[in-house]
Amino acid sequence: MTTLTKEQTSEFLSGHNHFSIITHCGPDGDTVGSAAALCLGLRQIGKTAHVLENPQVPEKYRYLLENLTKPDAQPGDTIVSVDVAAAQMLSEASRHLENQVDLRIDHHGSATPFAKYELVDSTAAACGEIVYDLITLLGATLDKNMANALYTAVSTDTGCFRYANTTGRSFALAAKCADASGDIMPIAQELFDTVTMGKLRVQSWILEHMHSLCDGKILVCGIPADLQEQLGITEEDMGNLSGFLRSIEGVKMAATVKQDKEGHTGFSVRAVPGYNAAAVCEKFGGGGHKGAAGASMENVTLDDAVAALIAAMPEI
Ligand SMILES: [Mn+2]
Repeated sequence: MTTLTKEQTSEFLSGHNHFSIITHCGPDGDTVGSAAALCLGLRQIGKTAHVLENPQVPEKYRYLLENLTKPDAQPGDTIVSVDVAAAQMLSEASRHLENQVDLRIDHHGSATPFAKYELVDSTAAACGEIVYDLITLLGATLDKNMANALYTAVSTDTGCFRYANTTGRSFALAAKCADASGDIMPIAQELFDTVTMGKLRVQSWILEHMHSLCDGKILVCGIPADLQEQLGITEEDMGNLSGFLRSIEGVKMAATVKQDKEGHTGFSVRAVPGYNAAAVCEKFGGGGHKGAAGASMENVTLDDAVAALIAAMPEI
């Protein structure tokens, strides 16, 4: 594996003509947006480029790949991965190419290299920030479709410019996307201001079944194994429920206790600054960060697990 600078990567891309771009499994806005923008940039300077089909791409990102995809790489294609930290993170559809990846473009600081060459910039909040620099070095100009792809990439990986990874560079890229007629407001509305009925159903269930401690400063809720079926909702609707509890006004610490069908019980604890989620989880052999941590318990009923977690919470 050889590490390249941005300039060397631009020369590498200039020196090849046929590209297959691959994304990661569980594709998010960054991998899809980065792949689409790189493909469009390479095409604009006269290269043949495609993004390899990834059936897992969520509906909301699919339009970004319109007219850009093909089913598989052809012999002689230069294979480039975007936003992929390790070979086992490659999309299922491109996993067979894991030993043939020529270039890995990524922003994950901890990674398991698998490509011949790599350009990794862990100071970038999104892989899209690196792709933008490359497109510019290649002499391509940001158009509306690239702007939509890159705005999607950088806004999703920064939680709409709110996460701690957000930098001036993230905002600067967003500004370039706005200047290039990117659909800023419709994209932001779809990605950050839209909630599914399923998510609202589970949130309302939680509000009725949670335990409120210390005058509502701590909220804990047990999630039975069959809740998803009971409410008829998707896996995605069940995501980040402890974050939802933490977002309620006045809450300092929040947790969900989620049981799966095998009886395995997982804790997900969230805390606002000044409180320590990891300290609670460490009592159960788990860990994480002050703001977000996890732990698990085996061979315990859901009620007993909830009681154990409540007992482990600090007095605040
Ligand atoms: Mn990313």
